[in-house]
Amino acid sequence: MRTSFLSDDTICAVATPSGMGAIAVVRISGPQAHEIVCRLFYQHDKPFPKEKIEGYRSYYGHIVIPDSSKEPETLDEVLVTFFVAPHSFTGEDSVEISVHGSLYVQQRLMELLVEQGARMAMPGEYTRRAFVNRKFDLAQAEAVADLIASQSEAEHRLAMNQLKGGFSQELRDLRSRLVEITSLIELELDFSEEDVEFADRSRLKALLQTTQDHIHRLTESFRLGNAIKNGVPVAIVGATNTGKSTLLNALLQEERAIVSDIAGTTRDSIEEVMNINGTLFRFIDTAGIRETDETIEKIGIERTFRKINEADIVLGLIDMTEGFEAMTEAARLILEKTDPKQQILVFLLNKSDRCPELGAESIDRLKNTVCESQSESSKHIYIQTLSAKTGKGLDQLRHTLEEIQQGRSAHQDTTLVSNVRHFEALNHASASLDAVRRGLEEGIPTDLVAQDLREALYYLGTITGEITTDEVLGSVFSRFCVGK
Ligand SMILES: Nc1nc2c(ncn2[C@@H]2O[C@H](COP(=O)(O)OP(=O)(O)OP(=O)(O)O)[C@@H](O)[C@H]2O)c(=O)[nH]1
Ligand SMILES: [Mg+2]
Repeated sequence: MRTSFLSDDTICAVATPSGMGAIAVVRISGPQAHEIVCRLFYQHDKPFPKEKIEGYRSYYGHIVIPDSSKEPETLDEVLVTFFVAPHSFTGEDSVEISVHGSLYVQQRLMELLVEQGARMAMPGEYTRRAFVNRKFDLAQAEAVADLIASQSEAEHRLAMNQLKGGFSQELRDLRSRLVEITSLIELELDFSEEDVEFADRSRLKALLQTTQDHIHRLTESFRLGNAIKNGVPVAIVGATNTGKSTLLNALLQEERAIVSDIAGTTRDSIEEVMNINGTLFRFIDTAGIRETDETIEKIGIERTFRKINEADIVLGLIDMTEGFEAMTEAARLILEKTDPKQQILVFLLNKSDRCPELGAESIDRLKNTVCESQSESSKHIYIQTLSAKTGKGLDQLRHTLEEIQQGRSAHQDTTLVSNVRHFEALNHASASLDAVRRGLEEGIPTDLVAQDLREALYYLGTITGEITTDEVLGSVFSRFCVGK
């Protein structure tokens, strides 16, 4: 159930970013929106008559500062568009006024609207009203925020898919399957005194399995969905002095991290997001791995191991100048720390400017030695040479990163979960369904099993907002800016 939200008042906000632009747009929404604007909007020196409003048309005219004692003063020349309930973003009567970008004009217009009875909108209040008026569900409302925040093509596509309601439809399907399971079980409950297992247990189990598989696929997609939204995590790791910070700086084209020939320069990890051909990557420069007794460096190295775990792609830097034995050893060390099922490893044989002759031969030898020791396929391993200092090999690295990400996103026409709130709700639902399955297997009383099912339904319902609390709505909509 959607909790009711008072919207008998009319709200107003500047919808364009704060600061000065060529124009700014002020939005007004609520039952009084048309009336309030008509008192301030003049055409041919007369207030615009409310009866003449035609929705979805732009009217040219003036906003005036009313003054009963004298002729009203013009504040600005404007364009006004009226929207008529229920066919507006919020579902209410609403108006958009385009004014010149002056901060003074924007502020003065807001004051005039408040004087006439409107109230300043809170962050996300427009979208919240749209949700309450069933213009879309909560997952779609969240997609509006994602769309506004999107910085890359992949992120934009993700938000658009969610906004169009594909994910919401999947959740409805999941819910209706769960309702079917519940009714099968409840039927059994009604006949419990006769001690018969009424429901077709194999059908029940099959339904349960499909539902769980579906939820599992959605939770699995979170790793990729989250990477698209916040940048694919790429950890730059390796022994000290291999050139990790030099590489970060070269990728960012700025002196972000300190570079020096002193081993152990980087202590804490440094993260920077970068857009490479439409995909966001989050590069993480880490403390070099070595044996040390130094407390702070030790903490830094522990953090490096954590960052390796969290990464989708690991760039393992190896110093080419140190000879083949040392290189294989270094590669093995990095390989040990990665998970071939979840992560892709790119070995970068760095400082190639100092030993150009080693190029292709080193790659082959290292590949054979390192990959030989790998029992599984070495598909997740790339090896290439690099000079972080001169930039040779950087283009190839960017290309590799793109290729890896394209491979991972190949199934992007299916729904990707990218919102932590949704991910957590799906995990809860999945845990409840585990309890249902165990309950059925262990012959636990049907009414308890039904209780677990209702819990799963509840969690799925929280995603689209069929079930929600003020607290949840508050935290969802506070992420929005004022005017959205
Ligand atoms: N010749 C050459 N020197 C490089 C290259 N990359 C890095 N260096 C040098 O290697 C030294 C160490 O570089 P950093 O980028 O600080 O190495 P790091 O891996 O971040 O080191 P820590 O933070 O101490 O773990 C510096 O003197 C760099 O100038 C390269 O491609 N070629
Ligand atoms: Mg460093």
